[in-house]
Amino acid sequence: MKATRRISIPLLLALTVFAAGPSIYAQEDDGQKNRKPNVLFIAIDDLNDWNGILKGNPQAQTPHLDRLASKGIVFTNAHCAAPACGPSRSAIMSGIRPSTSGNYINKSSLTHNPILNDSVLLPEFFQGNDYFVCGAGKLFHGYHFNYEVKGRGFDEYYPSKTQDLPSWEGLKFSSKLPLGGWSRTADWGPLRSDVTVDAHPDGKTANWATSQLLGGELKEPFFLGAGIFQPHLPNYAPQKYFDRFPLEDIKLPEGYLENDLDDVPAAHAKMAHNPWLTRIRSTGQWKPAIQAYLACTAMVDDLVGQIVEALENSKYAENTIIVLWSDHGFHHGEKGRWGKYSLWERATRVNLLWVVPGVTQPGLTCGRPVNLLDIYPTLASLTGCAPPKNQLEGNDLSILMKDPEADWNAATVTTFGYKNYGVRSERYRYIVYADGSEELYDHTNDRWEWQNLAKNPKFAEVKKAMRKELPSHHEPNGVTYQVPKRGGRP
Ligand SMILES: [Ca+2]
Ligand SMILES: [Ca+2]
Repeated sequence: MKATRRISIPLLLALTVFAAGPSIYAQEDDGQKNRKPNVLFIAIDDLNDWNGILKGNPQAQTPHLDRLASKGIVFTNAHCAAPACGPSRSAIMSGIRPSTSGNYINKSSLTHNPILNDSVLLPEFFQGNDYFVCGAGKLFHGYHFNYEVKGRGFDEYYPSKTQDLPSWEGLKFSSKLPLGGWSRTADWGPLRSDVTVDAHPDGKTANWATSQLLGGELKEPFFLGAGIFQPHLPNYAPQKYFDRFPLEDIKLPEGYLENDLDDVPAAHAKMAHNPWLTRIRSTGQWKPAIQAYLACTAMVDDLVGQIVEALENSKYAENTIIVLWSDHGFHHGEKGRWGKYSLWERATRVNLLWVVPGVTQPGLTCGRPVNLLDIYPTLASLTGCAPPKNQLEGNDLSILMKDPEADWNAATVTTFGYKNYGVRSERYRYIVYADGSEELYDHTNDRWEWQNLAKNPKFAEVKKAMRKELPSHHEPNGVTYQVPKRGGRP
């Protein structure tokens, strides 16, 4: 493994505090003192590497994401803190690792967890630094936002501080529950022809963000968050997006291998029961489900393009940082899974791209191992706002924005459940489960992680080096939250 500098937490805090001195923006500008940059914060739910940025599937069509990426820097080896919406987003919004907070699964409570509840959440951080903070759609995990967080740190939220996703009402469905009514969340299909994207919750979120940016009345500096829900299931989009991916042209995932799990320890199956692939295959829905994911991703791509274009046409364009991220990846059958909730590359790899006026150069990529935990300290550094003390565990990515080859951590960590860890370096993925069983993959010749090398004595030193990256503290599971029952579809 490449020998790179590891940054300890105390050193990291010192670096972060140092980095929070006068930012590039904190200077006289047309007579305005200390003009801080605005932040456009775009979240996409369950978007894996099936796009033109990360090139995980050549079938994907994402011209707007590709164009946005070409304007700034793409982190091609970025991973989530946890491969599930709730703990991934809690980690992003607090800057605290799941292994430090005990927040591991979707039902882990945020506000009943004293470590997270006492943290300065990212919107609160910006509000406390005199930013106008607004948002729409899914930025936090829905349970957390709607029932627990309730708009904490936001001056305005669309549709409201107790409802993150705009209503699904008004959508008309053509699909007839393709798995035969088995699960309403495992549903996909086109909307009826008289329904446009404006009726889709994500269309409403994008339209709200667009109107804010073009309305020209945002108080500066601002933090504007737009949380896009697709391609999270259920996958609904207008017919025109499905038409871009004819069913007869759909290819099954390149990374799928029959019997791939034969060399994998049994512990992986304990993390999340996942019967979907079996059901999808037995009902002849594998290709239609992939078509729906690609179609919804294409719709998301249009909506991201709409928001970015609005920014470019606004008076804020020259002084606004764009950060776009997805909360984790997604399996489409690889390793026998349909969904997230794993410590393999398919579920941990995420999109993370930045356009930072005056800092990023167009067309940069960086393959250093980074994490969504790094978003909070990076935003603190880029805006020149002092980060909360003794809270943030990520690293300042502006170092890599200036030099993508800069010395960096050897690896980054994803956690799913108590003491289950996936560690990714530039070359290897190491997984260790709570029971001590292991996996090791070499990405130089095994992109799809087919061959588990953990029992090969030749790799003993590699495993030892990867184990050094594991957190030293493993917080027991935090309290879980009982989600109130909701009716309606989906
Ligand atoms: Ca998600
Ligand atoms: Ca295998």
